[in-house]
Amino acid sequence: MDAIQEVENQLNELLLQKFEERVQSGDAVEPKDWMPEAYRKHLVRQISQHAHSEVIGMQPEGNWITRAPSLRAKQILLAKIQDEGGHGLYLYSAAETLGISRDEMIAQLHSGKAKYSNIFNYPALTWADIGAIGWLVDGAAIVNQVSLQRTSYGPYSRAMVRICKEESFHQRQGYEIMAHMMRGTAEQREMAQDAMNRWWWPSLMMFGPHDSESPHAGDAFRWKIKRHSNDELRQKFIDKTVQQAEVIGLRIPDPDLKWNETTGHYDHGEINWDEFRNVINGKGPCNKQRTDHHKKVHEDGAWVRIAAQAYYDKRANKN
Ligand code: FAQ
Repeated sequence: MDAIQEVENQLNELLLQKFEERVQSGDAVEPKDWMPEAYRKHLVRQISQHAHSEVIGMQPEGNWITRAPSLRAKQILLAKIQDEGGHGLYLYSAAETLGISRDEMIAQLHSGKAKYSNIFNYPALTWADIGAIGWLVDGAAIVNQVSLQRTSYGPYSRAMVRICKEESFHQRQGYEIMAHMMRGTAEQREMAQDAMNRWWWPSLMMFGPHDSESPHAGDAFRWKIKRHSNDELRQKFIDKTVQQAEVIGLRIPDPDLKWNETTGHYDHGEINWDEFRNVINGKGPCNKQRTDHHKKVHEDGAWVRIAAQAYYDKRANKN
């Protein structure tokens, strides 16, 4: 090793040490700060996947806009879906501060290199599914995102604060739909229970694999990207959702679910991890439909991006 290389290595070690001290003291990391390459890559992976989830997540609900049962329900659903698009935009912007362009992120989504949440590869079959998505899917997303409000990367944590405020409205609109249907006819109650049965387990999968099977957990905790583990957050979601289900008379589709006096939490049955792995590796019921649709609308919208760029360039030349 030559002398220059040795000095460079020593400098990097010093920078890493300073970086870790800062993160441990609770300081936020900002885009222009020095950061280890692995930290940057970890965040690009997580934030871009998060952004893709928000945008792909518009599809199952978008499918119901024209069939919403009332004007009020339609307005609320439209606003919710628009919020999800906005969340995607904040998150793409947060990821761009780490040196990746939106085009690269979209290309990774289209090639299958970047993932998005397992949950959006299931179909929304009835209006009750819109209730279940808002209540369970947004409910699970909030539990995770409240924890991420204190993540170490400044732009990501600030995006989370705003997103959480909107997600809590989404969770309530979903719960309202379910509560309404549970006060309705026998058929409506059956429809709500059927949606619960289909969305419960995939919602638990949203928190990711068990802690012992989570390869990114080590770095995520070391650098305070994650503040709580996948299993901790999943348990938190179960504990609060079981009670909400009881209030409106919905049954949790898990025969092993029971209150544990000793731990102060609900014990639950095992998740079907084969299903999870299949879904996140492209073999879920709607993976192809979701990505094909995204590719098509991305292509159809090319003229908007070209026009916006031309407008921007013209203004930039004038100034
Ligand atoms: N789906 O080592 P870990 C929403 C992958 S937003 C797909 O535990 P990590 C709003 C993981 O990427 C929902 N893949 O990974 C809305 C990794 O694979 P890789 C999205 C998953 O990052 C509502 C491998 O498994 N929220 O719903 C999933 O430490 C309604 C190993 O896993 C976020 O993205 C999964 N569920 O922990 C919108 C929150 N879980 O990358 C519309 C931010 C794991 O090596 C309508 N993300 N994998 O190929 C996170 O907190 C984390 O990334 C976790 C995973 C907790 C998801």
